[in-house]
Amino acid sequence: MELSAALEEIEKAENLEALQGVKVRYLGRNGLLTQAMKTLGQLPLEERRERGRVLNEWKGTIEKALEEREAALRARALEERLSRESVDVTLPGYAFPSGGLHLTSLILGELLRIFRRLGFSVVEGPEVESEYFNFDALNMPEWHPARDMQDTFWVEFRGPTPFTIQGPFGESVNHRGGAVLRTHTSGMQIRYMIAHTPPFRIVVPGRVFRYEETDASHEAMFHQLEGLVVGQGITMADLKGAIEELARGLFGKEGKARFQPTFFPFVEPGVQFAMWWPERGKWLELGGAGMVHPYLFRAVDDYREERGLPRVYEGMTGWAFGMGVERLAILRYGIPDIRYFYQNRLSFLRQFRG
Ligand code: YSA
Repeated sequence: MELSAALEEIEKAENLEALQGVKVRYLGRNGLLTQAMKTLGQLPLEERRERGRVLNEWKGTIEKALEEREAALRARALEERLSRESVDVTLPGYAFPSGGLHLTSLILGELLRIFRRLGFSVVEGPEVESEYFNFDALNMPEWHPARDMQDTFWVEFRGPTPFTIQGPFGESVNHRGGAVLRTHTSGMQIRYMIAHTPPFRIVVPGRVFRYEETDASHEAMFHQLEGLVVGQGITMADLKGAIEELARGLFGKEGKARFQPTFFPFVEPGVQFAMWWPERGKWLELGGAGMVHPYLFRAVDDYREERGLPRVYEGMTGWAFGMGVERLAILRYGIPDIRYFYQNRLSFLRQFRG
């Protein structure tokens, strides 16, 4: 027999049973080592002594190796058992339902990030608005047919406390026509211009309201994002550049914008714009825009003059846009019905958690 073979077999034994087999094979009554020892008597004295010493040494080595291997196998078996039989004493915790941002807020957040990067300030305005800021000052007098394009919720104040709609300086503007739930965010163009001296660039996110039958693409309450840039020498090219930048911000390097002529009383010329959506290979109509109509600058300067402020809009030019926020989300995510937005359906809203 060979010691190295014995040691190798011991090392290879993968469990206690196999190890016991190796032990019997070498040290058992008929084991290889036992047999070798039995043959010692047949050897001449000198050789017997030497061989006896070697075999005894091997025996000691084999016994030690067996012991060590047994200890290792037992430790491993214990570990395996512990991990198999371990008891999980922890209870699952209570899952607190966590809210998320609404899809509209997510899209608005994305839009505002893009415009902030372009140097725009974000401002907000009132939802109950004076007829004057919502329509008249935007070149839509009472008789103007364009008013029909935006079916309006008119607001009547009844009750003991008189209600005041405040102008940009906190002054009452109740004498400037009735009150409406704003039909668009464009009224903020007037409010902001009255209180500020150009140049400036702003965006105005906000809720708007229209007295419309709802259907898959129309809600009575939705959101718009308005943009306004005023200064000296501002041109239509700047408008195109900004809308194209927005397209790239939303749809990546290949995003681009398309403009088609249209009419809004508060711009001249007026356009509607669409953005190219590379992923789907189609144009998305998003909103209206154009160069600020000189009528607006005059109305704003008149308002300022009435309050003893200097006229500051002569010689200025500017551009503005207004886009539907839900519309952008609908087109981008292929949402089949705008009414899903505000029905508080969690199964819908959870798909867009921020
Ligand atoms: C145009 C020129 C400017 O210089 C500035 C702004 C504008 C936009 C203008 N104030 C306006 O409101 N135009 S709009 O009536 O065509 O609405 C703009 C966008 O709002 C539409 O393109 C659409 O995306 C969305 N919208 C309109 N009615 C809606 C609606 N979204 C949901 N439900 C409705 N009922």
